[in-house]
Amino acid sequence: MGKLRQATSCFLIKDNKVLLAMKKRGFGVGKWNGPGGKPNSGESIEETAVRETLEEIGVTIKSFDRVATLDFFFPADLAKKDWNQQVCVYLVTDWEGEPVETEEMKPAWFKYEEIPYKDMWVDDIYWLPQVLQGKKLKGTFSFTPDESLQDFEVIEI
Ligand code: 6OG
Repeated sequence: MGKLRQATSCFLIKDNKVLLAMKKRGFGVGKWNGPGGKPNSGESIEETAVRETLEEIGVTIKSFDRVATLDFFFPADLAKKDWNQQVCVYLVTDWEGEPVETEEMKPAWFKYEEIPYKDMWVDDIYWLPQVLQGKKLKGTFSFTPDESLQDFEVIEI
């Protein structure tokens, strides 16, 4: 199996709240997630995180911390559509600008205890709470054809 293609997901943090953004189109449409996406050619994963966050919610990241590396695997027919990916997760505590809605995403702040896990990817509840507690994680998740979880493992690193 070749190297998984990478993607990013960034979570802004302020006053014990986390910024989630509703994906308005494409992969993961209708789910809350952190802004993020795939590298353009020649771009580092950190550059990707910064660019995608600016494009999707209008915020310029000043500093961030890599807090999780998550490998996602789908059954063959979905994997063929390029759904398998390694998502690099960042917590962002310093940025410039106010989050705004764009064509791609609609952002909103959530208290940690009010995160809408039922309207997020099913894996999120197994790693986002720990990441918000300051843990650094590595995870592997495999999905069924209907996007439920088949199997997963999350370890602290
Ligand atoms: P575009 O393909 O739209 O970027 N992503 C996932 N996020 C979570 N929480 N769970 C998953 O489990 C995910 N798979 C992908 C990475 C896709 C965005 O979705 C994230 C990117 O931020 C399957 O450019």
